[in-house]
Amino acid sequence: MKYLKIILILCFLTIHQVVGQEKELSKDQRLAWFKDAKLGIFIHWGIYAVNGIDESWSFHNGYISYDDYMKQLDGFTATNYNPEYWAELIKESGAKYTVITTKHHDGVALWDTKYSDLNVVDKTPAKRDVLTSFVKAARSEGLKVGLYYSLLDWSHPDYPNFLRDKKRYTDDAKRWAKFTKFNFGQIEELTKFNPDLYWFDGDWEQSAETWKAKEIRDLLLEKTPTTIINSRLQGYGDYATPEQGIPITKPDSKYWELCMTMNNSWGYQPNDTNYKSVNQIIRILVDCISMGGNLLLDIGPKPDGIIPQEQIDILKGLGRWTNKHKSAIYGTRAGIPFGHFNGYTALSKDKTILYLYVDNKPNGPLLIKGLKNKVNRAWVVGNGTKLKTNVVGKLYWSDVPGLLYIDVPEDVQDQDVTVIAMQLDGEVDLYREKGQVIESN
Ligand code: FHN
Repeated sequence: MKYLKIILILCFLTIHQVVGQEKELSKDQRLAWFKDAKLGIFIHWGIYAVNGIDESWSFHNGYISYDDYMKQLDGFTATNYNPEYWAELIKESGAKYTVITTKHHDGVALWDTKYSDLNVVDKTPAKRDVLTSFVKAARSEGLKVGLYYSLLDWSHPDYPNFLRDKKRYTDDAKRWAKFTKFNFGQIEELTKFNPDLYWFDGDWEQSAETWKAKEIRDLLLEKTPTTIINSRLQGYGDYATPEQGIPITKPDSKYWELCMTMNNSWGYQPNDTNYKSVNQIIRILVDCISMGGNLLLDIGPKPDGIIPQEQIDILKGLGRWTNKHKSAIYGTRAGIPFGHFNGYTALSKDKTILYLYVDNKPNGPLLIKGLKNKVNRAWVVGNGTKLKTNVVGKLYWSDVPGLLYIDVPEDVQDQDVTVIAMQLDGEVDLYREKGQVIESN
């Protein structure tokens, strides 16, 4: 009888183990949507919009006193806050996901956290949780939802760092333990929004051990098993997050996302009118796509919830291009190496369609070198015009491909970036040698 009991327990444990393992998704499975998404909209919204100054850094760097910075709490009204309109606008831009700041380094939470009264419900005229309604609105637009959370909190009495030149303490394990308990408490509260993505920030101030980064990761994957985590968890994240500066060479990480401002500010700063043009932003998106990455483009709403007109115009302008060129954006993969085409390229997921992105008015036919494949068909994406391809200089006995030319009539070109698609006779196959000497003819 005793042995039967042991056998039954062992069977139960094994089944539990197997079921447990089945439930755990692989990294590739969890990040599949992210790899196909290509475009997301970042939202930096907080009290820093009231004076239109740098988020959190302005008091940390001493540009303004902490007390004066916190006086902005009184100006965060959200009176014209319309989360449904935000979600609609983000959807119209062609973004597949959105990431909103739930709490920046200044510690002001945008939801009704029970771990601190430093939140917009208790401390601002908004007097309400502005996060829940946005998450709901974004989901109803079919957008994936990411939650930005700053691990560091320069306002918390038990957090060691305060101002650039003023610490609260250096080595006090008891206080740090209290802060860690607070941090885990707020992070656990955020799991209740069942986010598709956690966008951590501020991890640079402590080590992985000090943050308990592994425990944070385990908690998130336990509570939200399908979620993904950005890199800023001291090495316990899933994908790389270059910021502002566009990578020149393809990042090593299979999964990556460039986050970037529309002007030079993350939050709303009326004095910062240095906006990039729609054309520049489309070409930056194409640059990311050609290297197999995503663009997370930032907006900074005003304290009443209105999105500045310049940012609305950019989202709508981006939407015109993304809506017209869907097939050459979502689900594509990194393009062919430089040297074959004087411009950006991308490939379809099965690598049988090669996309060429032309961000200028060509003076002659486009040239593709070293393409071994036969091109079965070429067309203008979003326009449908079929294009003739013409190969010159192909010697029948040589395996060096000829020069492939494609004429793109002016009237089918896009005002920003024209996209040419080429259906190949199979997976892309490139000649990448140094040419050869002709020994016979
Ligand atoms: O310090 C923050 C900054 O304020 C902003 O939030 C950006 C967005 O990625 N992240 C940090 C700087 O790396």
